Amino acid sequence: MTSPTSITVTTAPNPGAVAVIQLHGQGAVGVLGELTQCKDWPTGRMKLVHMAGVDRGLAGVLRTGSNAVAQLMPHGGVRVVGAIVEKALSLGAALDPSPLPRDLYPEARSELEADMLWALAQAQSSAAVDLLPIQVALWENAVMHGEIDWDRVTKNTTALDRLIEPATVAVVGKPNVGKSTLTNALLGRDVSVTADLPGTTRDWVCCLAELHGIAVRWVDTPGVRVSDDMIEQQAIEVARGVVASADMLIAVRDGECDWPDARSLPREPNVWVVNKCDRGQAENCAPPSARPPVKMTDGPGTGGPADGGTRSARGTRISPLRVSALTGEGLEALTRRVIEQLGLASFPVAVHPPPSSEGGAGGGCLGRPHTHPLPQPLPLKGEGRHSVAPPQQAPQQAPQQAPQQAPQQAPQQAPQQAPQQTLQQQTPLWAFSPRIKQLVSQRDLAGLRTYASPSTSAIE
Ligand SMILES: Nc1nc2c(ncn2[C@@H]2O[C@H](COP(=O)(O)OP(=O)(O)OP(=O)(O)O)[C@@H](O)[C@H]2O)c(=O)[nH]1
Ligand SMILES: [Mg+2]
Repeated sequence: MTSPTSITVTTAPNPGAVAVIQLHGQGAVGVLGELTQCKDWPTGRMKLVHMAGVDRGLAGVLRTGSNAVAQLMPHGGVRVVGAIVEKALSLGAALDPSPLPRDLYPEARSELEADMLWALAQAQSSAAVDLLPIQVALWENAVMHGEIDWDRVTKNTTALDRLIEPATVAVVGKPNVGKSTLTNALLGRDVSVTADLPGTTRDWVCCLAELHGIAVRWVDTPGVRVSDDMIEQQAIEVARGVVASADMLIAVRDGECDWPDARSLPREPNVWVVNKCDRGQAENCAPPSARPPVKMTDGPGTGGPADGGTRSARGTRISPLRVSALTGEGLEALTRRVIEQLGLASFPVAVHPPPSSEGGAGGGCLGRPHTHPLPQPLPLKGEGRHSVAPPQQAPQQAPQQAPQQAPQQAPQQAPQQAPQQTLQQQTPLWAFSPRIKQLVSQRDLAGLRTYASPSTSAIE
């Protein structure tokens, strides 16, 4: 090997039909030549070649020079890819553990577009599929004309980041009020055991739920009560940590059993739900008396109320939602309220279910949980059933900050019905990468221009 080359596997480390391995740097073409025993690489032409003696697939040089890029597309076996990478390393290439989006997406026209593509790859919500790609044109347009509403972008970004990294929503309440039944109904599949027996749920359960195209980490928790069952008490204690770090709390009660004791909660819930309304006995179920009013301020987090509570902007308490997890009544309103509390109600959202072996056309939308089960979501960090021993930490990804301020005017419409504008009428909504966030925080228009301007080295 003659000059530095880095190697990156750009596809996920799972079995698949095809994988993509990228070589970067001045030595990329040389390493490709050694790997394939083929020396003739016209730029932009893919060839079917042998790779490191282990596979046969397409390869090509996308760019030459000091910033050269070459790609190999072997079959997507984990060991096949490993063998090719190993051979490249023996030829002097160095594994790049954290490649820049600009290197991962040589076809991106600008650093802005590369960061958008990276954000799109990370995004857990199908809503991001529509909102992220249009940001590139909106930013290009805005920086060209110097028309950026800095405050608006900053404010939107806190909410929209939830489309990449989902918020954690924890369901809390006393035993047997229907938390697990509600969880199963909202997810459209049975993830939690339910029974007419207080103390059924022990270990907290976390699953990805998609509410009108917006992914949330939905956490079902054990009902809080005092008992002499040590294992149950340990499970409650473990769940307490998860609840403390959740972005949103949904308190559940039924017609008989009261709200969770405030002392068992880290803060006031964002949403209050009276379950089992099909039984028709849910009278006098107002949430417990208010804590001292907390000043409403904007802040990082979800755009929810600063006190984590269910108050309107004037500080009046919003009435609890009446639902039936059994019949599905009220679940659509609950879905909307969660989205409002996340600060995402005003964004146009379309639903793009992930590819699934279960089919699931029309899935991903909560309006019909009983008739259209959600497609099985992809596994998540922190997803699954969590044992009480050894004690679990709260999900690492969950921001520590409580939801902050309620949207001043929560739209009454479902997100899908938000008014659509043409691209020209819109301004950028979202600073979706660390770099663009930094430039926005510094109000750096010149920096943004450079960041958004098309690069001549982009691959056509
Ligand atoms: N009628 C009616 N029954 C419900 C409803 N939701 C739940 N149930 C029943 O209430 C019982 C308890 O439900 P669960 O979902 O297990 O309650 P939980 O709050 O998870 O209970 P723990 O795990 O013990 O904390 C079950 O028999 C459910 O079928 C509802 O909306 N209506
Ligand atoms: Mg339960």
